[in-house]
Amino acid sequence: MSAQDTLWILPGTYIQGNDTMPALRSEGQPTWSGYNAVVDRPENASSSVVVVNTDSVAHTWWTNAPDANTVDLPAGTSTSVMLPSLPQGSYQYFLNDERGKVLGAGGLLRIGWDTETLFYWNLREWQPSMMTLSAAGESIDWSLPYVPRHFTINERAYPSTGDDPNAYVAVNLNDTCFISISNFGHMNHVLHFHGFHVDIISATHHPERVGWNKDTVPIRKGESLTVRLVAFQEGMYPVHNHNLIAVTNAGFYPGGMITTIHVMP
Ligand SMILES: [Cu+2]
Repeated sequence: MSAQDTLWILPGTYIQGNDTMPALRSEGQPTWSGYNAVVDRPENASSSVVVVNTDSVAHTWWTNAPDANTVDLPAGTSTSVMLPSLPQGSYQYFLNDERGKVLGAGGLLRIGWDTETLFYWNLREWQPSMMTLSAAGESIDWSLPYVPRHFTINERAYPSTGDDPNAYVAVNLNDTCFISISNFGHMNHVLHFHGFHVDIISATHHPERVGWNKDTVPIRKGESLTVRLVAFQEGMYPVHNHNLIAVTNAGFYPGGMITTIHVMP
């Protein structure tokens, strides 16, 4: 597992369908790719990560791990951020300021995984008009209707989720894999698995759900969880958001938050 020791906060342009959006990402290299980086760390050990804020404004770093500290990231500077000692599980790091949240910088923080077969799903929605306002320095009126046009897993909408080896779950028969899922959006989501029930291994907002075995998994705004999938049968099985608006691209079905579990013989 590669240890990400530096993250770059990068402004750039995000294109989905006919929409071109100003965006921010937290990437693992200093050049824009459009994809937020995952940070992997061992369990029960504190560590740090250097965050280089290349944006023109200051941001604030935060995570949904217990006892997280807010860290200021002044514009144009590098800041060393401490990561606390945590038990095995899935968490998220993000920019806890409106511009950072609306423009979409933040990724999974995976703790304590080593040689397991791992996948991750960074869930977000995108409303281009809101992003344009935020990029222009305006504040968002959250009392207005929220009508995202795009719904993504790892910044990709179906069918492009099939091009992402972290979103598309390709495993061999009888493999066991773990999927880290995190909701970075502004609404709650619920994923429905065809063909399999998954075991909930960790959940930041619902620890009482650890040990549940379900084919439908709700993920609240800001929540991260880990599920275990045992690939006991061959074939191709969809996983999709159970909210039908979230399986569209700019209003057209099918799209959005759909991916596939592909179990090979
Ligand atoms: Cu279904």
